[in-house]
Amino acid sequence: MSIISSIQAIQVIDSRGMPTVSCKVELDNGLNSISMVPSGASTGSREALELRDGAKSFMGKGVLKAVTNIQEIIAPALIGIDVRNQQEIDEKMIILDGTSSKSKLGANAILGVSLAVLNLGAKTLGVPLFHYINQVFNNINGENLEMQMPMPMLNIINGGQHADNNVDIQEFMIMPIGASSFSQAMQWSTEIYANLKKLLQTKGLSTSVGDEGGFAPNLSSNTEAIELIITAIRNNNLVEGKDVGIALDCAASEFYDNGIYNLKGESKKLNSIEFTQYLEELTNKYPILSIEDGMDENDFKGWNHLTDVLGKKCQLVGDDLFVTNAFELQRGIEESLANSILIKFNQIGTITETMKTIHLGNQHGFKSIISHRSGETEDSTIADLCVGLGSGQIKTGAPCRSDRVAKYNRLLWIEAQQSDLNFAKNVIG
Ligand code: 2PG
Ligand code: MG
Repeated sequence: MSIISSIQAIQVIDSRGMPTVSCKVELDNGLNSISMVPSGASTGSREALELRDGAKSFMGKGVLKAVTNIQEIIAPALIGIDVRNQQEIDEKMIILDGTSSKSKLGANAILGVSLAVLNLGAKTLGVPLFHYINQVFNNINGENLEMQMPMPMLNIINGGQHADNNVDIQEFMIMPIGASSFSQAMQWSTEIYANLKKLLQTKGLSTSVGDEGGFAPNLSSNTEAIELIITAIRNNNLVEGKDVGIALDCAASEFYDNGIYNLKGESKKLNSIEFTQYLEELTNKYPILSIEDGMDENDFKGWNHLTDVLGKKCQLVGDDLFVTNAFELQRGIEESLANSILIKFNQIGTITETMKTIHLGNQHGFKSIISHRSGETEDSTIADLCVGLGSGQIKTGAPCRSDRVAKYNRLLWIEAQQSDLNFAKNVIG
């Protein structure tokens, strides 16, 4: 009854207009699930490989090789297996691929199947996806995770690789920490977003948006972005720091070269000690609760120093640093790099490995933040992942553009139907 009978794949289009893998897994009784795979722009160099065709069509970005790998190599190996065996299925694909970076079959091919299998497992049992995810995690890791509604981190000013402006820091996010429910957090966030738009218009600044739905005006400095957001918070009669905190994703690997953090927008060239100081000053001046990728992915000394200086007062999140990889996270734990981890399942390629990385983090007091990619689709699995694993925080862009709000809207439905789930109010700070 829950035996996989067919696996198909096609190329679909993501939020940046680029091809991506979509996979359909089906059972004998016709029950099926379709997944869509996200894609990053500011990718970490140790991420699993996203297989692209490199051919003329789609500017070399086609994914037909990955599609073919699903249909010709993965499907024959999985047909006949019970779809509820997530770990067995993922491990079979890892072995079929046989490389540490999933470069033979492509992490996009493998994740497409892994995701569709997860969704279909929930359907087979007739339980909500987040419930099923909770069960799968507990089975794999022997940990008893409590489910909860996450605190959203909404990226309302975009810079770096996600925008065409001159802002160096990639993401300026709001965290509505004073809200008493997820829906209130979303209401405040949309109101702040609307206020920010008005403010930008008043100042004659652009209100066009970047890849993650946040505004992307040219600004004189990173500080100006933060001050605009604080004004928007106040214009909404909320108090920064008390009701709404700020979070940054520096994506520092994108402006690091040869020992230097080059903030072109402010004409500043800083070494890692000076860049730590720069970030420390920001945290002294503004209610910054979380800083992601505050150092380059290979600047381990810099990371260690940053963690030493700011790790007690601020959530320091490793994204490009850890790439959702348990091996990389283990180094972080041992060498005191960061205190939290960003989780993006396409960085590693399977649900099982994603869960094992989260488990390792949980054992060492590292918080997990479930995250979208800058290239997204309407697939909203990460919303359920976040609730099912009780991770407490989700970062999935601005409250704008369907590729972003698909996840927030799914969370609004979960909250509306699950009064027993707590909202992760005091998750940080
Ligand atoms: C990040 C992500 C998502 P990308 O750096 O955290 O915001 O961006 O998907 O481009 O790596
Ligand atoms: Mg990041």
